[in-house]
Amino acid sequence: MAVILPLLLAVLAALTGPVLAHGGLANYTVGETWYRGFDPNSPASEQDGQPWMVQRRWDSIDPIFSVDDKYLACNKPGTPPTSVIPIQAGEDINAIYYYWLHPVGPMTAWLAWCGEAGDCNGVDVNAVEWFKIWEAGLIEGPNLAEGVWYQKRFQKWDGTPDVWPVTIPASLRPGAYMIRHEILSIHVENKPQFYPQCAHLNISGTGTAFPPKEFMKKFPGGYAADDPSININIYSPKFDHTANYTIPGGPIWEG
Ligand SMILES: *[C@@H]1O[C@H](CO)[C@@H](O)[C@H](O)[C@H]1NC(C)=O
Ligand SMILES: *[C@@H]1O[C@H](CO)[C@@H](O)[C@H](O)[C@H]1NC(C)=O
Ligand SMILES: *[C@@H]1O[C@H](CO)[C@@H](O)[C@H](O)[C@H]1NC(C)=O
Ligand SMILES: [Cu+2]
Repeated sequence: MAVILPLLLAVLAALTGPVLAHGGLANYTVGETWYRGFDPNSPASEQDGQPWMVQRRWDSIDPIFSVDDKYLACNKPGTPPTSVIPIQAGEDINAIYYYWLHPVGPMTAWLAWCGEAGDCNGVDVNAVEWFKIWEAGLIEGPNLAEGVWYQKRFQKWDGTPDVWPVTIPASLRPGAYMIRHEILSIHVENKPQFYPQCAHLNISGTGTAFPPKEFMKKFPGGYAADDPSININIYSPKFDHTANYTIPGGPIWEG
């Protein structure tokens, strides 16, 4: 089944186009260690409160369509997990997806510091300030509709999961943080689809750096509905001869 499922999904996707399939972030790895996230296809009652859970709960593989949706931060319902992922600043965290079908649009990763209390369970995901630490968009032309996006390159279709590596900035001061992975799919004209998931981290290290105010965004709030990179028709003739796409959400904090 592990090998057949992606092939089946690929066939279904080819037959029915982009409407059919959504998805999301299943698990995380740091080095050789696996951390388990929520699975919307399994009963929540078997997952809520489990000691291994590191991810905020998300009940559906469907996207969020509005930049004003409060679930843009950490999906719906976004209930906090029981556990945290320990990671050192400078290490990679890998986000593991079973499959990913949509080919176009940017992918971004964000962190939010949870405060002196050192615990992300009590924070309001809409009130915390997120800063972007990673992004990837259009990798090569010829244009927005036909070019190769990282979102496409990330897909494997060989029976193995799709892996998205992100490095925690080495200079970041340690503490309790949330990490937010977001895939924005823009294959439907002027109907962006957001796929966010959040996990809780305990970041260790000796760094002292923290991003200044200008990097901080709230969700919702961080994106404008009329942002030309979000409310976009990539099939418009005006994009036929350009591979210039600006990833929304402002600059990356490099640490
Ligand atoms: C995520 O972890 C669970 C539990 O170990 C496993 O059943 C599932 O196959 C994993 N998913 C992926 C995409 O690796
Ligand atoms: C976070 O990591 C630090 C240092 O490794 C440890 O002392 C602390 O207990 C951890 N906190 C949590 C909530 O896991
Ligand atoms: C790329 O697009 C941005 C805004 O989306 C614009 O400011 C910039 O001038 C464009 N660059 C080129 C080379 O067209
Ligand atoms: Cu979808």
